[in-house]
Amino acid sequence: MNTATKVAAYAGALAIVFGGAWAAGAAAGPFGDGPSAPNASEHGAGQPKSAPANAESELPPGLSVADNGYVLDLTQNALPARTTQTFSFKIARIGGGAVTEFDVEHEKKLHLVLVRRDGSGFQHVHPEMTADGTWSVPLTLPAAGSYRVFADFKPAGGAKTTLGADLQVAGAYEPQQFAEDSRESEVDGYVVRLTGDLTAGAESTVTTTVTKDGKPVTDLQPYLGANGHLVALRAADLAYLHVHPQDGPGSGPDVKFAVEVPTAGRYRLFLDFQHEGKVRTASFTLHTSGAAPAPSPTTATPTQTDDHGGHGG
Ligand SMILES: [Cu+2]
Repeated sequence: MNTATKVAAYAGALAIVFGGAWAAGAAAGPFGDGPSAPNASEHGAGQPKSAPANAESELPPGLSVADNGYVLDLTQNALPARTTQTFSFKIARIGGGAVTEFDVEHEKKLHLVLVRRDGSGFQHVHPEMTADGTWSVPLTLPAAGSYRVFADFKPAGGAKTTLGADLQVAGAYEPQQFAEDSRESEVDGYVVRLTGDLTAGAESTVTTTVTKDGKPVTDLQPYLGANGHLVALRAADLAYLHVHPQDGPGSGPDVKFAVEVPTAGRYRLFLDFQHEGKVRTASFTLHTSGAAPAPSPTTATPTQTDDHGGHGG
């Protein structure tokens, strides 16, 4: 299967799994009765119906250190500022040992994203794993503050999972304020513009356009299986949204993504793009606009458990 097909298959599977999960959660209400419980066979059908309202299908990913039966175990929860240090962690089964088998997604077995709690200082790196399941990556955090670390992965035979944990960098800092909407980002002489609107409760398409010296960049290089890689975070709590590329590797200047925006509010979006051998990150701030579509009972069909063909596409 070629990469474009894989990406398309992956995107389709995500849309089915998560679209269904959200729709089912919305229709079933906070206590999960009704025809939902799409993951019942995977997570124990014997759980009482009065399970906590924060059932995993109702919250966007990245808000918890443990989810889907896995936990993110950081070796250290603080790093010094402006010093390169090895940052390491494990993904473990809750109550069990480290996970060592992962499926490749977007060309990597694990994506590590860091951002300061104020939405600044974004980094997206790819740690290396040793045989015992310890992931390590050299990190340099340029400024003090409280950071959120996201590990985005899919254990072999498990569900796609994003776990989040906090990481502190000692020192005084001034929280950065971001404009309500900021659709243009300048980085290293590139100007990246973002078009499209985010609509609460719906999947939205956004398009980023990369220019340099006023001209469209038409020789973007593939990065992580597409023309670029987008991470979208809800500003208020850094929920990590589902994003998938709408097109396979091409050459630019336009790169399209589908973003699932659960609620109204402000979002931070980060685009990694590669040109002339170097990956750069453009960042945007966007407030949702437009009306959320009314919940439709016809969309609340329970999804099957993770049966989209397993791994690797
Ligand atoms: Cu990555």
